Amino acid sequence: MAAPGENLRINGERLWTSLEDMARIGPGVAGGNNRQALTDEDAEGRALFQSWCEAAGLTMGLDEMGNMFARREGTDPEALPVYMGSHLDTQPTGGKYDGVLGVLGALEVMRSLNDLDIRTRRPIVAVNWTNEEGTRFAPAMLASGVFAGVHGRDWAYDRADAEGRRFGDELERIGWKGEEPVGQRRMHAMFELHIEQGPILEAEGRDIGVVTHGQGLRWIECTVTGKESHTGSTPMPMRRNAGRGMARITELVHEIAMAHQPDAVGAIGHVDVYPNSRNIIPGRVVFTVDFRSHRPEVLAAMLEAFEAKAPGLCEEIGVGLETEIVGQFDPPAFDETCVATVRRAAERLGYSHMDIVSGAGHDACWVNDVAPTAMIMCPCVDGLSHNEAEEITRDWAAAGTDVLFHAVLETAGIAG
Ligand code: HGY
Ligand code: MN
Ligand code: MN
Repeated sequence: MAAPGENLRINGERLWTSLEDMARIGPGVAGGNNRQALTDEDAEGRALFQSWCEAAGLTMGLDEMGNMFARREGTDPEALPVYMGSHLDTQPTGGKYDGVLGVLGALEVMRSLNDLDIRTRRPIVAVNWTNEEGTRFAPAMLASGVFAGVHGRDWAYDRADAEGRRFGDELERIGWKGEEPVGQRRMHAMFELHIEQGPILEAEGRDIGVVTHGQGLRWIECTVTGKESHTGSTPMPMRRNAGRGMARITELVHEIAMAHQPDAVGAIGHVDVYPNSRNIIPGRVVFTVDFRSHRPEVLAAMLEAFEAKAPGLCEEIGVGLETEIVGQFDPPAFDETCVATVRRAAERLGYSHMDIVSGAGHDACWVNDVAPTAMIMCPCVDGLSHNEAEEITRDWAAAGTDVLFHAVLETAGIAG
């Protein structure tokens, strides 16, 4: 006997076409995307998303952080809406699906509700969160963090990119700074569909990841200071090479994460060397350490080990070290009711599924502070992400969006 609504499915072909159309904006150099936050390419992607939302009869709201909220009315306008969404901004060498699947999957749910002429009791809202990646403007999940009250709006406006351009000025420049006060919206619940960005679902042969928890994160910005001098004529004992400080800390970060396996990861992904000239010993190196774990005590232990050892490694070679935490959140546990709704939806639809912890950070991690939130994951090929070769299959995209559709429909309620 088919379960109620089991046959309700989204239009996978239309979803895939929209993903391909969006991927044409801000193309990378190797088949992926470079649509970084608050660039002209980001603005173009936003405009395309807005045009699709308007064509689907949705009403667009825009807040002071550029977060986009496309609303479909319910029969009870007073009921708190059900939200679903993710982010359209990408890494500089990003894939076509990280974040984008969650935003366009939400749009596909809206389009499918229209096709099926379904009225929900609660309004439903599709969201594009600004600057999830945090690659141009640290920290990651910046706008959802302001929405959740974690960061102040003006502090966020003052975040600057490598060229010193302010977030607030760039948001104004691309014309996507709204009037709506950020964070005033109240949500009944929020669901985020996202690719796993790891190898587990594919390796286990599962279509759906039911995300119960996320990893906590600490981003430590380090500045190692030595002395610029000639690489040819400066005797070795006289050198104060900031590059060696960065090398020693790179190895320390790896050792600390390995000492806490399997519940820890650590790496350095961003490095600026000054003056970055082939024949000048680096006088200053600025880089960001990225530690993560889903266990709070492991995250604390990694930080403690870093603080205990990193300064000495630099002192030994005559260079200075300054550190600053530029991004952090504790391991989130998602809302059990919403998580159970996701699991039930996967069951009803006949998709294989497993509970999973999210390795990456997501806007849902912050929204979880202010509203019942859960995530749905689909596999990605070889678990590869934050790489232009990121790939998913059409079936995985459709399965994830079907589960999003059912979870949102059940939570919003079908009007009689
Ligand atoms: O860093 C993260 O985990 C996310 O991709 N912004
Ligand atoms: Mn993402
Ligand atoms: Mn990402």
